[in-house]
Amino acid sequence: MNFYILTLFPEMVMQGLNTSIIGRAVKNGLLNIEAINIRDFAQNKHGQVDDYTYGGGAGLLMQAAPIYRAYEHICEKIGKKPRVIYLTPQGDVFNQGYAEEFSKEEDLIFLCGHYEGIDERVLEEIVTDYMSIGDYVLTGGELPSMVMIDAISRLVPGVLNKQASHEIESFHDNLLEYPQYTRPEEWHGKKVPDVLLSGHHVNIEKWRREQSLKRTLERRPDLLENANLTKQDKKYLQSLKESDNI
Ligand code: 4GO
Repeated sequence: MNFYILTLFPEMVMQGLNTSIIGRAVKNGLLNIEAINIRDFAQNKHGQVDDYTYGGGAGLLMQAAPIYRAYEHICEKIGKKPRVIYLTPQGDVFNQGYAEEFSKEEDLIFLCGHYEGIDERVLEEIVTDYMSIGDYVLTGGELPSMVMIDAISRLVPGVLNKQASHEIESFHDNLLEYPQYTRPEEWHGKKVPDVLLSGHHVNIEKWRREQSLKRTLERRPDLLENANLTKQDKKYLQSLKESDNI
C-alpha cells in the first residue's frame, strides 16, 4: 500500500513512521510511505507557500497553487487519482471502521494543513475525505496523518506478523481487549488469574470474553450499542448489571 503525505514538514512524518512495526513493513516492501514537501512546489524563488487571509483575521493561510501542483505531481507519477484525505477538526471522526475501509485502497494521499489552514478552493478541487482524529485543535495535520497511517497500516496483510486475522479484527465486534499478563506469576502481591495458568482453553476463552464484556460495560458502554453480541454475552452483561444494582 502506498501513502503520499503532502506536508511542509516531511522530516516529522518520515521520522515518526520509520520505527518499529511500520518501519519494518516499509523495509519489507509491504508499505511505501512518501512525504512530499509542498514548499518544493512554491512558485517564487523565496519558496513562499502561505499568505494573509482575505477579509482579515489573524494568521497565515496555505495557498492553493503549490498544494495543487504537488497533488498533480503525485497523480502524474502514479497514473492514478487516489482518494485525498484532509485532516481537520471539521471532518468525520476516524475510527476502526474507517481504518478498515481505507486499508482496502492501494494508494492514499494525506493533505496536512498548517497555520490557519488551507485556501478553500484547492480543498474543493482535490479533497475526497475530510477526517478528524478527535474533537481538539492541533497546530498541523501531520500528527493526525501519522495516527491514521499507523491504524490503517496494521490492517495491511503481513504488517503484523504471527497474528491471526481474527485478532487483528478484534475491534470489529466493538469490544475492548481483555486484561493480559506475562511473567512473573506474582508481582507486587498480585497473582495472574488462575484460569490463565490452567491450560483449559475453553475456560480461558470464556474468561477473556467475559472480561472484554465487563470492561466495555464499565469503560465504554457506548460501544456495546454496535457490538455483535451472542445470547450468552447478553445474559452475562445482564447478570453484571443486576449484581451492580444490589
Ligand atoms: C486535524 C488538524 C486537529 C485535527 C488540525 C484533528 N487540528 N482533530 N489542525 O484531527 C489546518 C491547520 C488543520 C491546522 C490543522
